[in-house]
Amino acid sequence: MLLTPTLGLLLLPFASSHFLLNTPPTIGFSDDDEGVYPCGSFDATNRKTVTDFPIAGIPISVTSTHPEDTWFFRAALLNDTENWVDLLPAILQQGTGDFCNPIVAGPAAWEGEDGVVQIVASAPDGFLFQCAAVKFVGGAAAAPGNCKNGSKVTAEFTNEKLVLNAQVTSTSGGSQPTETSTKTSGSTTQTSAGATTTPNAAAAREGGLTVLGAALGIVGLLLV
Ligand SMILES: *[C@@H]1O[C@H](CO)[C@@H](O)[C@H](O)[C@H]1NC(C)=O
Ligand SMILES: *[C@@H]1O[C@H](CO)[C@@H](O)[C@H](O)[C@H]1NC(C)=O
Ligand SMILES: [Cu+2]
Repeated sequence: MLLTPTLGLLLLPFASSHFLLNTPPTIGFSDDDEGVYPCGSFDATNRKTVTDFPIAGIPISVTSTHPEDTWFFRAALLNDTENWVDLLPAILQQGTGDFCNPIVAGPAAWEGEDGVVQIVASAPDGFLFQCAAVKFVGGAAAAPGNCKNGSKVTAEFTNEKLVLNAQVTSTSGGSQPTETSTKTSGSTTQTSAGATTTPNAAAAREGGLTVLGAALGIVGLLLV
């Protein structure tokens, strides 16, 4: 029993997070509820920390714990947080770690407006969401700061489209979009089942490959 807390601590890095939003600062992060549209269970209109978003561009930095994610960087006006517009085409990231796009431009027509940035990950364990409160401003692009890509990370644009169920428009107080909640319940189950299962697909895939490797090894021996 004495072992349990230590074990818990050791597992903590793996247990914490599907993905982290490093910058702009997130409205909130909950590992268990990151699958809840539109902001991972946090209020899209929260204005506690508001970041200036020069239309000319800001860095957007995320850290993924998945072997693969497709990112959708979107934004909405504060008075209309059901109408998300794409800031960039979808981005397919492969490899676990930091991914940062140094200059993501804002919609030119929104200069001077209050807004919300939404980061959506289409991950092996479902759709995941985090948001940032922003104000669209003029002027030069924001400095890249600590914007870096992990050494194992590669990324490229894809033509994938984000398709969430039409019910998305009525989620503020109630039901979730079918597709999202289906996939979300999968990740929630994994998370609540115990820290060890949280890294999800990575472990599952490697496990599968190991079994496959063993099977091939046996076949190989038989053939010799
Ligand atoms: C939100 O604000 C913008 C800009 O101020 C305005 O053009 C738009 O009509 C507003 N939308 C809603 C739904 O109130
Ligand atoms: C990270 O990789 C993407 C895709 O290759 C690239 O567009 C971006 O500039 C890179 N970020 C940094 C900080 O180099
Ligand atoms: Cu995950």
